[in-house]
Amino acid sequence: MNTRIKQLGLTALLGLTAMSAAAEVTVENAYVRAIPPGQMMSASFMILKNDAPESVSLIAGRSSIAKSVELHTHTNNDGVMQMRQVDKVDIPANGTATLQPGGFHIMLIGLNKDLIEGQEVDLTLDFSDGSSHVLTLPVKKVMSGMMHHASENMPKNEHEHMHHN
Ligand SMILES: [Cu+2]
Repeated sequence: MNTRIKQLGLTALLGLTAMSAAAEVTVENAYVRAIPPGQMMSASFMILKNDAPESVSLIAGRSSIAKSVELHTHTNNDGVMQMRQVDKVDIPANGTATLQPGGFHIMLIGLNKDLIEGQEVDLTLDFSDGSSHVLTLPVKKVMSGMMHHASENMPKNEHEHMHHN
């Protein structure tokens, strides 16, 4: 009887370990923004999904194509959108964090090559639970959140014009 209780205890412990190891974040719709030649910065956007019953945070990143990788958000200061570095991006328990133009994003600073649509870029993400994700992301063309916002009230032809600039 005593042995059996111990065994049950061990099974429960192993079960718990397996659960926390599986408490991983999944990454969806991830990409890096294409940039005009000569620009030194770009950004990566994605949806981070947390299936664990505890919140977890994205705390750092690195890439072979950038000198440094920072976590940023956009803040609206009296109508002026500004980028600001943040320590972490929280992903709530059983929830998601959306990194998108105009909001949270992963900043790639000091690029050592141009990012042209169709290329692939490596990006490693570190999470507060000690896990890391090594990602290979496509380079895609996107308008910045600010440009999108600014062009929303423009006539159609003006809007098209901005696209081609
Ligand atoms: Cu930024």
